[in-house]
Amino acid sequence: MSKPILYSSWSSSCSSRVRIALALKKIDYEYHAVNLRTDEEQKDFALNNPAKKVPILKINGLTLTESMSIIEYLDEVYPNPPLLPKDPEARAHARAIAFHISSNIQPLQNLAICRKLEEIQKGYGIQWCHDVICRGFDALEQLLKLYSGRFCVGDRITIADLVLPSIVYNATEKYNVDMGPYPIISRIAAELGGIPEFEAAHPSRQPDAPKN
Ligand SMILES: N[C@@H](CCC(=O)N[C@@H](CS)C(=O)NCC(=O)O)C(=O)O
Repeated sequence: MSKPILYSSWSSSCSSRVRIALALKKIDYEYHAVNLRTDEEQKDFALNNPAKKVPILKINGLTLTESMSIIEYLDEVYPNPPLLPKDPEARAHARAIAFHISSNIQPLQNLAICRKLEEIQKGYGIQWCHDVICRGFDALEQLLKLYSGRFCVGDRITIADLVLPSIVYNATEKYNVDMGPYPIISRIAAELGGIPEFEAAHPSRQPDAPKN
């Protein structure tokens, strides 16, 4: 079976989740960089994903799209280490946090939305993304107060932890969000940032990241 190929973009938060999952599962893969700003590249990866979005993972003869679905596939086929808790209650909390970020926050602050709003009024796109993240983080901080331990849900890494770092990266590196009101989010993001598999998935560590 040939090596898996990940279609990814260095700054893509959805790609970053899958990069972390692959690293935790110790799955070696080929990195295919997609420039989200170039039409030609869009055509290339559109062949694999009608939605024209990354990530796309080619693995075991399959072409998989949608980051959360890819992560669940990887967890089922490569069960170690598990990313979904065995306990149904903890599993529900882990999924709730993951989906809060991946459905309630990320899609409302993505590049396409930001660009469209910037076209309508300069500065509006950035402000919108900033505000969406703050509203989402207000709720996330409360969820983490209830469920977190060392990580998002208890003391083991779950699917929720795969989704957290990239939204914190967007908040701090792209939209200048003040993290003062979010001490639990900040603590867990810092904790995850020190784990080698998470470090390796960081935008700055990707082959297509800008050099300076
Ligand atoms: N729900 C999808 C969202 C994928 C997505 O929005 N990807 C972004 C990068 S994070 C993208 O490819 N954007 C290109 C575009 O929208 O033109 C997933 O989780 O995989």
